[in-house]
Amino acid sequence: MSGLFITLEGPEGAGKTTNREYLADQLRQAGIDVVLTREPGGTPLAERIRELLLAPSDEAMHADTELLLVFAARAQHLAEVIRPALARGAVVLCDRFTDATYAYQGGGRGLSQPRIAQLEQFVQGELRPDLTLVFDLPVEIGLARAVARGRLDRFEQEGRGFFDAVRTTYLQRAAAEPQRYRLVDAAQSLEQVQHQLDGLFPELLERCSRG
Ligand code: T5A
Repeated sequence: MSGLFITLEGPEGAGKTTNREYLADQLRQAGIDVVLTREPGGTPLAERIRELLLAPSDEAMHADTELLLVFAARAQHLAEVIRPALARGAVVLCDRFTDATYAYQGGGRGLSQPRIAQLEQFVQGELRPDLTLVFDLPVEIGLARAVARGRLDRFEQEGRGFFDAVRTTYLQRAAAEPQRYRLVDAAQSLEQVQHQLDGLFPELLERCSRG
């Protein structure tokens, strides 16, 4: 594979969706072939699995079911979008990937990290993101943004302890592998966040040119 795989991660309301277009535009202006996608989702079938995962329901979803659905959507997304794009040398910019599984199903739901790692290996083989931007912010700020936006999805209805564990897991993973992760202070104004992204841009361009 010769492309570059960049993922955007962070807790609820961190601004990944708001900023992914900004990042994609900057890269495209530099002449780079960018595939902008998201998880769960990214293909018609995976988007249907996303609907199952996000829709509030009277029937509680078992944590194992949630984990398997996340990886089922990922298998489809990898086969249909991510691997072909990387194979042709594109930069794949993906809003959430397996770090979200470690944070939400591992940290939030308390599923064991080795079990997640087994599925990661099964579904992805050796493929891991080359670079991951973690949009970090205090839980209460992110949730306030999500609440202000309107109706809450199944994850956003979780309690404070769930989101504390999500944030902690992201920060632990970023600290354990600093060569892959870059932290963005997402509590700042949108203008300031984009200023931070501008600061990361030379490194992104350099890594894109290395492929
Ligand atoms: N999930 C996903 C798992 O459990 N396991 C997995 O493996 C995967 C891949 C996805 C859900 O699925 C879970 C995690 C998620 O709960 P989603 O809707 O894609 O659902 O969830 P999020 O990615 O969290 O989407 P959000 O919209 O909640 O967060 P974003 O994208 O980080 O935030 P964004 O850009 O939509 O911004 C939220 C609001 O804040 C404002 C925006 O205008 C918007 O209104 N905003 C700011 N306001 C002030 N200052 C700033 N700097 C701002 N930046 C954005």
